[in-house]
Amino acid sequence: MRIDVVTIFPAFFDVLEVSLLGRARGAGLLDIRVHDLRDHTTDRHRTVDDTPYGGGAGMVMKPEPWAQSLDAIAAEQEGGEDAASGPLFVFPSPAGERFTQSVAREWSAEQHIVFGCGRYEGIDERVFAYASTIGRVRLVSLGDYVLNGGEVAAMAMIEAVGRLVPGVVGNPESLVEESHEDGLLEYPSYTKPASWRGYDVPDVLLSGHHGRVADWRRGQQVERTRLRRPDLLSE
Ligand code: 6GU
Repeated sequence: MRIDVVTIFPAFFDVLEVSLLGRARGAGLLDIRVHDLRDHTTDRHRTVDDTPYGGGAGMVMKPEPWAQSLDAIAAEQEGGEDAASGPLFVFPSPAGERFTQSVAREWSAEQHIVFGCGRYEGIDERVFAYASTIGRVRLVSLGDYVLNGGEVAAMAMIEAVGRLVPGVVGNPESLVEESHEDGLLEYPSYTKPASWRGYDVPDVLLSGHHGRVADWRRGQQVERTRLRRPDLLSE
C-alpha cells in the first residue's frame, strides 16, 4: 500500500520509522511518503494560510498549495486517469464522519491513500471539491474532541489501517479477536503468575476447558461493553 501525507509539520511523522510500521516500511509492505505543503508555495514567506472570508477567528489554509501538492502526488500514480481510479484523499477533520474499525478495514484494501493534514481553522472548502475531480474524498474524525491539526489524527489512522495490511502484523489471528472487530470490546487477558500480589487469575482460564473459556470470554466481552460502551450495544 502506498500512503502519502501532506503537512506543514513533516517531523510529526518521524515516528513512523519505529515499531511495527517502521518494520513494515523496511519490508516494502508500506510505502509511506511525507510531503511539506510549503514546498508548493511561491512567495518568500512560504505562506499557506490567509484570513477567512466573512470574518471570524483564525486563519484558513489557502487552496492553491493544496491543489499543487495533491496534483503532484496523483500524477505519480500510474493508471488513475479518472477520479474513481485515483487515490483516496483523506482529510482528518473534527467536522468529518467518524473513523471506525470498519472504515480502517475498508481502507486496508486501498492501493493508495493520501492524508491531507489541515491546521488553523481548516482548509478552504473548495480544495475538497477539487480533490474529488482527481480521486475519492473522505473527511474523517477520530472522535468528539478537537485536536490542533490533522497530524496526530492521520498518525492514528495510518496505524489503524497499516496494521490491517496483509503481512504487517506477524500473526493475523491476533487481529481477529480484538476490540471492535465483532462490535464488542475485547475480553480481559492474563499471564503468569496465576497468583500475583494477592490477585488471582480467574479459575476458568486455568481449567483447560476450551468451551468454558470461550463462553466466559464472550460473557466478559458483553459485560464490559454494557458497562463501558453501552452505545455499541444499541447500534
Ligand atoms: Cl480527524 N482532526 C482534528 N483536528 N481534531 C480531531 C479529529 C481530527 N478527530 C477528533 N478531533
